Amino acid sequence: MSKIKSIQARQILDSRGNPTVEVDVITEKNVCGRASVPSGASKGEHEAFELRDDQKNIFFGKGVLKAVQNVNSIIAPELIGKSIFNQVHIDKLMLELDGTVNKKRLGANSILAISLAVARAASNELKIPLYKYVGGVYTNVLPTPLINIVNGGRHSNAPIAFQEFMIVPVKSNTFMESLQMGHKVFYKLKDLLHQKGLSTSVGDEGGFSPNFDGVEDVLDHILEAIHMANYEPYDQIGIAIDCAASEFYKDNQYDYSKFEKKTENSEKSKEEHVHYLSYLIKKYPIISIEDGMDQNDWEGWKLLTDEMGDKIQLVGDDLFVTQVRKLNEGIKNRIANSILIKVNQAGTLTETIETINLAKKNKYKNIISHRSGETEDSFIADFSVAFNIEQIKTGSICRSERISKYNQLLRIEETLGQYSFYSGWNQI
Ligand code: 2PG
Ligand code: MG
Repeated sequence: MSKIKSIQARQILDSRGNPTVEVDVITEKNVCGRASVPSGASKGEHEAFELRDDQKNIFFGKGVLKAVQNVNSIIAPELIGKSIFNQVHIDKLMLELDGTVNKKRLGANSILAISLAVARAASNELKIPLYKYVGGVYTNVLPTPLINIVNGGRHSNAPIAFQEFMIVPVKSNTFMESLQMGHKVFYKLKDLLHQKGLSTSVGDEGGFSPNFDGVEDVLDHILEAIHMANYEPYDQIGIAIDCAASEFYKDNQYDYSKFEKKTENSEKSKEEHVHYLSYLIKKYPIISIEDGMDQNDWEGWKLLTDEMGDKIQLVGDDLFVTQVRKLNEGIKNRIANSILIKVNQAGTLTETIETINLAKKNKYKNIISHRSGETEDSFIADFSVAFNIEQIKTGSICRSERISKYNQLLRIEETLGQYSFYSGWNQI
């Protein structure tokens, strides 16, 4: 049994250049486990609290020195001397120390950084891969990637209401092959945009963000790129979207003109919005819709689930915020059929795992996810394998903070060799 000797937090920068927390946990044997936390732009109202300094003249208020201080002066003294193998106990101790429902006192960013770093220190100490330490010996599933290709909403200034458009290689034999398929479509889309004189610059998650003429224009271009890459839509490449609908919902209306040019159809009632999504899934090879409705519009979610919950994957992100409490409500009301899993929405590894297990038990699909603000930390790659999770959403096929997760999955696929299992896409 090895104990925690010291814990050191620091402020580093994420992929948008905004401050975030990094923590080193050092064991008695001088083994180090390091982890950093990601940060969202389109945050769910009910996710765990991210503590920022709010000093307007420093990093526009986004500094995290208070969170760093909380680690070094409040949490660390309580954890020094504890066994690094007692993850659950450590996580629970931090929850007690915080004492609030959403980690408002100490900040989820300080708590999570420690939680992840403890797991990494433990795996380093045992000299076994992180995914094996967290998941055990029967971990061998490589996830299907939902590869971001166009960024709209809050993730770019492209005039597109929906936040993310992703391609899903539904038929491939290995994780490497799925990336190669995604790469081909991504670069065919780049060629297409270039030919049309449209911008090929990318948004926060590495997807293109040109001046498209709304949602259907995006989907038409993606479809064309799939054809240009010689793939069959649906059979080989499907499309997943994240509407991030909470971002354009106000006064009972889904108002697309918050991001797009205003038209007579911009403002949609919940029924009209569901109807439009239903029309889109008939017209395009869409196999998954995330946050189709606003996070508090349970009535709208019910309409959406009744309409298409038996046809495609309906993912709750802002809706469930990786929390048992919220997912339980969804299960009870038969809302959505899948959940996005983000470690920083929950705030500790232990709580994240509780949510994953609840979803599994109730046949909701789990999708491990990055945030739009990421670091080079590839924890979620190991995490997806640890729980044999079938899907991962970790951005586009460019930008190092996204690629670091893909690269770690490639390493894991190589290490597992013939024992790796690529699950592929399993339709609802
Ligand atoms: C989402 C995420 C990640 P953000 O909405 O699913 O893609 O975005 O991290 O900005 O909340
Ligand atoms: Mg989302």
